[in-house]
Amino acid sequence: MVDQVNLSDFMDWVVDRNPGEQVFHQAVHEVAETVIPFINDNPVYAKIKVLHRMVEPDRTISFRVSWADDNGEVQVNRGYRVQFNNSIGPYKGGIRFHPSVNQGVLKFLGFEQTFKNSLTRLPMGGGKGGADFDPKGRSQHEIMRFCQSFMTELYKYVGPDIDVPAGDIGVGGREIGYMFGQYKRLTNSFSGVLTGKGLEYGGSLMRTEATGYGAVYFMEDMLHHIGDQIEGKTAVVSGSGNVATHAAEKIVHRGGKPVTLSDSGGFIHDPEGFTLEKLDWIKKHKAQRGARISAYVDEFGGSYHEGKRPWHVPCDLALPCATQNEMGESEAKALIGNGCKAVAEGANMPCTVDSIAALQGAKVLFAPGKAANAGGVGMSGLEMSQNSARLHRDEEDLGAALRKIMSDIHDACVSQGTQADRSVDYVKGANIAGFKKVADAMLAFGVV
Ligand code: NDP
Ligand code: 2IT
Repeated sequence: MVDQVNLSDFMDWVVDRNPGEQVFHQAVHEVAETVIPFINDNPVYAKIKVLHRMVEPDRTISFRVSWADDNGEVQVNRGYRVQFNNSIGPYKGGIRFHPSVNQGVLKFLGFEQTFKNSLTRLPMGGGKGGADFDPKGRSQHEIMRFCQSFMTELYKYVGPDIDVPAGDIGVGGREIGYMFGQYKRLTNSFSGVLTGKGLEYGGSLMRTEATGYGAVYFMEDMLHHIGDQIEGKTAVVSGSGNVATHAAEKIVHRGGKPVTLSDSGGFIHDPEGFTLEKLDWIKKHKAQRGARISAYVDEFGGSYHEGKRPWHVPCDLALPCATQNEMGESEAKALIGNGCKAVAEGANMPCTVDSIAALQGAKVLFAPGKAANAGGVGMSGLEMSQNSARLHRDEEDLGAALRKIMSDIHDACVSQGTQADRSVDYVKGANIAGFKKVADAMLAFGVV
């Protein structure tokens, strides 16, 4: 009977079973490294092979999405839903539309989501879906037809007590509206099957803002823990979508100065900092799928750096909020060299393994995405409960609930991740706290 797990044997097994899925290997390794010592101290988990079972999705659904573009040409995409783990609640997690989407990407995201959702303390399992569809340059009608065709297949597998998708890269309120409309039409039911819905049809106040605001709250809690604050600090932010723009907005609310944003083309640098008015302009501009962030410079000045990422710009705080592996080791070292104090991942796994090691080695506060960006799915959980109870919570109430979800996650990380020298290893803290609830539920279910 096995009662100890060896990290390198375990990872060899994972890599062997999931060939070519590097980002999935990376996400599993980051968890396994910190959770295996905990499992070895608590052999009950090793005996039932809980980690071996947790890295295998409950199921992976893949399907064809056919649709006709505006020229009448037939297009074929591949859609997916990875239902990773429903031990603590219905599968829950976003849908990503981006040409880079494949099974490995969605497995990494679904695996992360399982831990993240557990950290929120709400009853939500982990899942993720998407398609290799590129919304850039597509007309409104094309996006609508794509969403309808995608949901015509997906609807068979989701439901308010089964699996509740939401947005992610390339999927915002508009796409959720098209998908919700199609689900409602196919099933003749009005339910909370998706979150991130419009306020008129079951959406929740604060959902749009929740991920970016939550990431800044987590940053604030890390700074408070060492007697510091956001006010007066310069922040470098990447991305210019939902998460990035709301993170920048909350930095401004807290008296900090966000000076960069980016997209897949490059980054903009405004040394005077983005005001709320400038951020509103960016939100409206980037809402047109495919619009480029470079246009900011013609409107407000500053500089545009084509093909570059913002990590060399001097700052106190950094918030990567675009996509996976967007900060490498040399970029982390540039941040360290410039005196950066804290990094919080607004995106999912934006920092490479080497960049995290460099930041932690230099004692830069580092918040992993599954903790720092959990505010979005946390508010989705509150949207689900409003839908089930058929009631509406107001903005003040939900704003306070979001703040508490983030500070509870921070507390959980401190409790599981405080080191002998009193510093906090937030990666370890988040992984162990997230793992424990799911593992204990799996323990209760026996071998399933
Ligand atoms: P959006 O689609 O609103 O914005 C994505 C932003 O990231 C855009 O600026 C986009 O640039 C940029 N980007 C996307 N892919 C790449 C790439 N390969 N290289 C460089 N830049 C890229 O997405 P969100 O803001 O919702 O999501 C951002 C991140 O946050 C993702 O990692 C997502 O998983 C994560 N997240 C989102 C949550 C949410 O509630 N929305 C919740 C928790 C995490 P361009 O316009 O050029 O494509
Ligand atoms: O990565 C994420 O947490 C999300 N994209 C949000 C998921 C959700 O169900 O709100």
